Amino acid sequence: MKQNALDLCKQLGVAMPTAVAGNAITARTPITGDVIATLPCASSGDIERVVVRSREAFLAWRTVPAPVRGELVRLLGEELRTSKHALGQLVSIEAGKVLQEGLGEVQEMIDICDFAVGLSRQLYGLTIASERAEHRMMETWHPLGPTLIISAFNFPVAVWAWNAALALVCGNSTLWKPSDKAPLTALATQAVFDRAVQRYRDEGHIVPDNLSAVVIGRAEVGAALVADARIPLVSATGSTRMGRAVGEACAKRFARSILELGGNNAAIIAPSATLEMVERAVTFAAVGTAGQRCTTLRRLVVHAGVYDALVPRLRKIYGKLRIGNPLDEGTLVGPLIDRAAFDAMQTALAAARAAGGTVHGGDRVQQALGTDAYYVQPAIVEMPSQTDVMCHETFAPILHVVKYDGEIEQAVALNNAVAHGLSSSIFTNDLREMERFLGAAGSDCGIANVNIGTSGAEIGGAFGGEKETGGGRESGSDSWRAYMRRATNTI
Ligand code: UN1
Repeated sequence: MKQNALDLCKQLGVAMPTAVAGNAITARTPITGDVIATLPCASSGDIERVVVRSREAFLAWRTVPAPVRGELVRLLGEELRTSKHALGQLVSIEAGKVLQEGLGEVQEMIDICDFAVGLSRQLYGLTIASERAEHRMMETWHPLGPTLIISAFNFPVAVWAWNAALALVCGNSTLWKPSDKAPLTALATQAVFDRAVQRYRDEGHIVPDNLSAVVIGRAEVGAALVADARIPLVSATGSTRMGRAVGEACAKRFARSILELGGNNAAIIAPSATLEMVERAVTFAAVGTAGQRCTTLRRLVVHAGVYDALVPRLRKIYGKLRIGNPLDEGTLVGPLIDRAAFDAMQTALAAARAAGGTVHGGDRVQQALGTDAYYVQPAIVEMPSQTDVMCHETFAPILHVVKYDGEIEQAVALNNAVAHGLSSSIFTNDLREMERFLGAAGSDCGIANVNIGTSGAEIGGAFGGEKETGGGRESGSDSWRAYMRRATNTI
């Protein structure tokens, strides 16, 4: 596995940095638990240098016309197409997700590049009727500055692309602090980006050095960057705890933040739901990426009238899930990222049992793949009611199930009764219920779906959520506005 990963890094053009003792992080694969490489953490001197260079890059890049900036992102999309298979495999190895998901993640990068290329010709501002005679008012959008992207291990490359593709066409430079659990895929993506820059130069365009830079390190490296007054925008994906620290540090210095934090996502199964559709969608949303997406389905709110028809069938499907090496064809569930994730899952299951829940599954399996590799049987937990343990996000494949027996409003209240507000779904064939769920008094989440699971959001829509999910929006629709500064002009 180690050699496979190193070969992929080489193939992708990574010049592997050599670590200095005492200030290093280890890149591992959760598939076997093996260490792949030891990488140097950025020192405070490195951070200073990288920020200075990023600011210089911004000053040059901001004056390049936006559609010409778009050409670089178009080339990035082409390079990603060429590297899709290798990068997708490396994502699988470093994050432990099944190969189809690794490849899918790179496809999302390609898709957002395509989106951003079009956007580079559509950074529209309004013209506004002035109340004064012979005056004209308008809004113009300008580049903002170096954009810091903090990404999580579970989508180690796609989230960078959602931010970077937009930031680059908007005229910003980017700095990337990847998760310390997924540094190799970041270095590989940077190598792909460097090839796009080379081709852009070969086409005769001028592009500054250091337009994109990766900064490897742990939380303290992220904190130093977040506190830096030369960085006007921080886009952070990760836990609510991390997001609160980032949000506070940004607020202190009036920097902007785009926060995409956890989710404790629910699906409501109404009496009229098509159960075959529910089974497939629920399973995919609850066990995909081994329950380690922020859009993972964690709570199922099932009407009493269909509970006995659905839950035993779900348990049967769970019993047949293929759990194992995510690179093997046919595997549906790969490993958890590390031991801490496994321990958190076991703690959550114990708490659910103590709260009167009946736990099906959840045990460790496939121990032969590595003593430090953590594969689990995804768990279904039947809860007597939505107790406190269900209201916390545990980043693991645990699907809590509760009954409701009243009207749709009761189910919506359960959906909304948690601190997070990322994704939500209703399965129903009743138009009135659907409209209630989607309406002003309905789901309070940033994503509200009908007859489709909570995960698998497309890049074309704005992605993010409310409450402790952080309120940020990334990716499609008009999310680009957060990456630019708006000037109102009266002439
Ligand atoms: C995340 O888990 O951080 O909706 C993002 C999805 C993905 C995004 C997940 N497109 O599953």
